[in-house]
Amino acid sequence: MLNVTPDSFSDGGRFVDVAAAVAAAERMRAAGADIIDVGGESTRPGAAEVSADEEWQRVEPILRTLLERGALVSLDTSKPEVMRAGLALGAHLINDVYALRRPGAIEAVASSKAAVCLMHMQGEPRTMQQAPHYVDVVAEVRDFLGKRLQACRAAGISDDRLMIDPGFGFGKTLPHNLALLRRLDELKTLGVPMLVGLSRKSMLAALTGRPVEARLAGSLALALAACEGGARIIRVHDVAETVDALKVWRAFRDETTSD
Ligand code: 7PJ
Repeated sequence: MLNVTPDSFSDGGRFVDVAAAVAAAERMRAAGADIIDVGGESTRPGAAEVSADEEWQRVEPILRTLLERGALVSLDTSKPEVMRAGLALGAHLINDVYALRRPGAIEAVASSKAAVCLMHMQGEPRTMQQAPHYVDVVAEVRDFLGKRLQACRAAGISDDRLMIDPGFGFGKTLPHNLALLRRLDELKTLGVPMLVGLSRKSMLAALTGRPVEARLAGSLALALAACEGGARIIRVHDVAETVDALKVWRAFRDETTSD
């Protein structure tokens, strides 16, 4: 996953360093990432919004270069204008933390051939961690994702283009995140592949006390737990390490593996 906000690949000023961002993406591909998720707006708790123009200027050169090099590229955006521009360039997947709820977003994806990841979020990034509340977090996330799937199907997006994501950390406390992880298999019944993002997230600060740069071991443990629960696509920062962990997990899970 490639964050192209100026605080990540900055040249020291307010612009994103395209060469550095592309090089980072190429390292991820070489390490075994199947999909590169490119995003120009931070969705972290408390993050400010950026304009569609600014967001597109950040992602366009990176998206274009990665597509030219044959990468499978996901565009992380909630804005219909940015979706349309990215899809016109050939983006393969839209990753939307708002699950296509913005006006015009469903239509933008429906008029393309691309896939979409529908993520659950309670509230919005700026305020979502202030007071998350659920009666039954798993039932509510499942219900929300089921309704978003129906809206997409009604707009003509077929199931082979759809995936879901419970949205770990997006308007969720530690107990909410743990309940979702424990009961992830209940989301499998929605019938489309599940993507999860747990890498380096703040639930690991609560569980291990580690700062963001020291959460690899915790991230690997969460990735394996999610795979055990039925996740099919894992959004990570540390590609090589996660690929190794998944190779080991697959070997003991898969009865047909021979020595
Ligand atoms: C996620 C995401 C996630 C999807 C972020 C971070 C926060 N997109 N974008 N799922 N998380 N689909 O990476 O810590 O969990 S940004």
